[in-house]
Amino acid sequence: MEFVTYEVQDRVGIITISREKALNALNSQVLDELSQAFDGVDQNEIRCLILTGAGEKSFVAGADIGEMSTLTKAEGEAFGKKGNDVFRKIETFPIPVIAAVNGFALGGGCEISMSCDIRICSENAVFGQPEVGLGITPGFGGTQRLARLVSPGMAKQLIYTARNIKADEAYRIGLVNQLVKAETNEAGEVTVSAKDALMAAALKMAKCIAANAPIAVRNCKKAINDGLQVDMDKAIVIEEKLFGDCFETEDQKAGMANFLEKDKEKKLKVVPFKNK
Ligand code: DAK
Repeated sequence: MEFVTYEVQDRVGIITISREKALNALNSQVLDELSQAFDGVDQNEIRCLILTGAGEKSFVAGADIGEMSTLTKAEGEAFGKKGNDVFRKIETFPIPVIAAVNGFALGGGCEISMSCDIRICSENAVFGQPEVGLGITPGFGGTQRLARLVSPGMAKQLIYTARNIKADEAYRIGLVNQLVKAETNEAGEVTVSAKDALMAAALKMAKCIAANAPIAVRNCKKAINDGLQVDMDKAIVIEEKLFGDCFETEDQKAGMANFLEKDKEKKLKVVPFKNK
């Protein structure tokens, strides 16, 4: 693949959008390659994914404006579907996905981060939905996911004004879970760059998730996602079924036996997903 790389560290997969010259903007090829990268993840071994952008400056600076500028209505629809299919694939991917946002996350960049389960950003991150300034609406789920993640009023303010916000504001309004700063020494010199600190924090969180029972983690993702789409009576039934689904798994037996035996040192066996 030309614009997407994939590497594995322990049981964590790292997918990097690597089109630095265009600030990792999403063109059709990047969207196709992203889809292939997710399809290629070994879901028996990998417990958590990190999605990030190459370089220090930009996570994803949006959909590719050059490519979009000449689209006909039909082509625009096809481009929108391609993007929405990838974003939905990420959102419903069985394994948790952490967006490590290293700089600009604008338009489709903000939207792809919102299709991930968790967002961690570096202090130079900038979020925004600038679409109305380009004569379009956010088209990769921005009007829907932003309103669900922050308050509807705040989502409307950000979308109607097309104003970009910095990392600290994104953290304050709950758009990101964690804000990571570069490390400095007593002289104020940078010892760990913002990007390196971000990736270390994302890996730490991903490894923490990877150490837990994979079937339970996957079922939690599904319960939260599916439950948010329906009323509470239906949501509780979804939870019940996914709760019941954990029983008779090796991790459920081992996890509860550890507690009953008061063996705090014993870890879960964390069995491969296929051995359920
Ligand atoms: N598309 C294409 N190229 C981009 C780009 C983008 N979104 N963003 C940056 N680049 C390119 C620049 O053109 C430049 O290329 P060269 O001129 O060097 O060849 C290179 O990246 C470096 O950018 P700058 O020179 O502009 O760098 P600066 O540091 O000066 O500025 C910036 C950084 C991020 C503030 C600026 O590049 C910028 O404002 N970029 C555009 C951000 C933006 O408006 N993003 C939202 C795009 S709209 C749809 C669904 C979804 C969407 C559309 C349709 N359907 C359902 C159909 C999504 C829409 C969007 O995402």
